[in-house]
Amino acid sequence: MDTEMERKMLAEKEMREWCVALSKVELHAHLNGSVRNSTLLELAKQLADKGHIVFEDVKDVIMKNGRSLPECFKLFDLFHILTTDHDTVTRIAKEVVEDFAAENVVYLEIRTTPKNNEAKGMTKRSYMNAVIKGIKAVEAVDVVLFDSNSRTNDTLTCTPTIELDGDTKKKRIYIRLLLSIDRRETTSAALDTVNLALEMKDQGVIGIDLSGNPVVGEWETYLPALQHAKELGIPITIHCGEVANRKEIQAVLDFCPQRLGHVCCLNDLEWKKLKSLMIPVEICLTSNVMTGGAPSLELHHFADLYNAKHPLSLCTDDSGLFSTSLSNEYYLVAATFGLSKPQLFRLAQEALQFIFADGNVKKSLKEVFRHAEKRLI
Ligand code: 6MZ
Repeated sequence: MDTEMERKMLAEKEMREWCVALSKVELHAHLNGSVRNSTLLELAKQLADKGHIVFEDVKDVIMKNGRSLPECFKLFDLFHILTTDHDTVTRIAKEVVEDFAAENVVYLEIRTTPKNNEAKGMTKRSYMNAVIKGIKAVEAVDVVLFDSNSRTNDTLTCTPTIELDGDTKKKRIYIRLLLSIDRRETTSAALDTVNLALEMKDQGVIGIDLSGNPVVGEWETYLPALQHAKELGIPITIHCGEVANRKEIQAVLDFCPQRLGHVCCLNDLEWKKLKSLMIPVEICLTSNVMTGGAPSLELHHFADLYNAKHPLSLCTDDSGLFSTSLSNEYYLVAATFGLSKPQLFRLAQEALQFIFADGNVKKSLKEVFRHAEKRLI
């Protein structure tokens, strides 16, 4: 190998390691899209042993690289068959938190669609209880899930978290939950989800998301539930412009939620409006390129928004489905758009401004970043 190539490989390795070490904030991660492939394969094997599926068929689908948008939603239906019983939901929630914590994510908003599944005796509430059970079962890191005014013992202490360079204290991760309304749902089911979010606000549930197959459903169906959430003061994030649905993009911008996901297929007027509204955007590079929302990494709208100083945050979307990680998304920004380490650090730090958690959490996390800066820059 020539020395130039060797030098490049070393530089890439060093940058990748730095991106892992960087303290990060994840604002757009779907629980069932973030499941480890190894777990999906294990669950598929168990179902195959019971004769419910053919393992080899499912294995090929799980391990396939590169997925179109319609393929993703077919796959989610498969994932839900594999994961939707209480114990499995608990297991995947635990593993997903462990995986993000291992990437030095210090604040994580996990979003998931509460599911009714009569055959499994599952209600939206019991599904969420199973998710919370999994999060609380994490031992490898110190998990902070509840608000400071919660009555439980696992409350946020407001003590600033100091970066732990190899000392005996555990790393800490702050977690909040967003309840997703699936675009396949009825108005009444969407309202149930918003009411559940209100009911569970002392248990780490902090916001509402609208997601699901973007070619399914009508904006008018979810609007009453989103309006209800707004009236209740529950923060909202909406998947916007994954496909070029002009009427809906306009309606979403008019609704003006606290954050938007993706914003791929906006026309010039819509870009202008987004920028004037300054709605923070959850950027999902790998996801958008794989599903065709962006033509390539180089042509991804990240560059335009970043250069315009538009509020944004790098996110994974579905780290399992797209074989990515938040560290990898930061690395891709460095490798594709040439951002320096200080610029990447600011990007990670500025995402703090857009979290849905309260001021106490922000204060603690600012301390985390203050210490991280000394270590990383
Ligand atoms: C829109 C998406 C998505 O809720 O079962 N979801 N919705 N666009 C995307 N981009 C690729 N990725 C995931 O996690 C899986 C669900 O999240 C939504 C879909 O509704 C999917 O069924 P949960 O934990």
